[in-house]
Amino acid sequence: MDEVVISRAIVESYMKELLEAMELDVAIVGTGPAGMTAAYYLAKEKTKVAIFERKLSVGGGIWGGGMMFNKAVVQDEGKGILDEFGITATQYQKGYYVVDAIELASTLCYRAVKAGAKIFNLISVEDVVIKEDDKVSGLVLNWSTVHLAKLHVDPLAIRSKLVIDATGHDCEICHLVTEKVGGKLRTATRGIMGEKSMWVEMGERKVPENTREVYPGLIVAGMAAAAVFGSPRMGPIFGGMLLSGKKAARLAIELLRQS
Ligand code: 48H
Repeated sequence: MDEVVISRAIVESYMKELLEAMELDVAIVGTGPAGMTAAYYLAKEKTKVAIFERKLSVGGGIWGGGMMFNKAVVQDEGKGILDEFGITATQYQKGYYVVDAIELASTLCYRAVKAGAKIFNLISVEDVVIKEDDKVSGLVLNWSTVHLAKLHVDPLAIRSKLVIDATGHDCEICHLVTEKVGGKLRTATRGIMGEKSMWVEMGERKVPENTREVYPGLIVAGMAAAAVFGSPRMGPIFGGMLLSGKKAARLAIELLRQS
């Protein structure tokens, strides 16, 4: 066995995949439940899709369940997606299913990757590409370690026909579009409305509803949709996130067909 063969195998195969990801149909930011569900449904339809994730681990806010009790709840509406992924759901009482957070995170990731989505972890999206057509047409990437070490290192960029902001509570891509570009979002205030305090019923209803193209070329999904459209948080219930990811994929496929 040879050290250099092992090193070459890693570097060459990673570079090949990164080069391949420089022209995408859909680039997703964030591997939380919304991002990974969207990636799965997009890849299943043979869309060229990759997710960029800042952290070492994928799964966003899934792992800790509710207050570090690593279980999550999914309601009736999300049960079909759990079944499609093959995730065990135990009925707690009528309409409420309990899922193991570890099984949820790992299975969403496994099924997205197996369907053909590429996940790049340890990469942060620090900006978007927007040209004269005022459309989000790519992402600006840097190693997360560059940010952590506060190094002054310029980023690289990829092109994508569509971007999905699945960055959770911080809705980072929408912030970039409004703050750096002065872009007007398709919300009631034309800006980021801000997440509201907890109201499970309303929060869960609004997340899939607010999963939309919020700016040309930019779809918002998951908790980012709640933050952008000003709907309530819902705590550790994940049906809305899964439904939002599925809707984001459907929307992206429709938009790709139209273009
Ligand atoms: C690369 C980035 C960047 C960036 C962020 O928070 P998430 O799990 O997101 P969702 O929307 O799929 O799920 C939300 C859910 O986990 C949750 O928090 C709920 C239901 N809360 C309810 C409540 O009441 O609190 O994942 C987002 C992912 C994370 O892994 C981030 O690291 C990643 O996005 N991310 N990756 N570049 N600029 N910003």
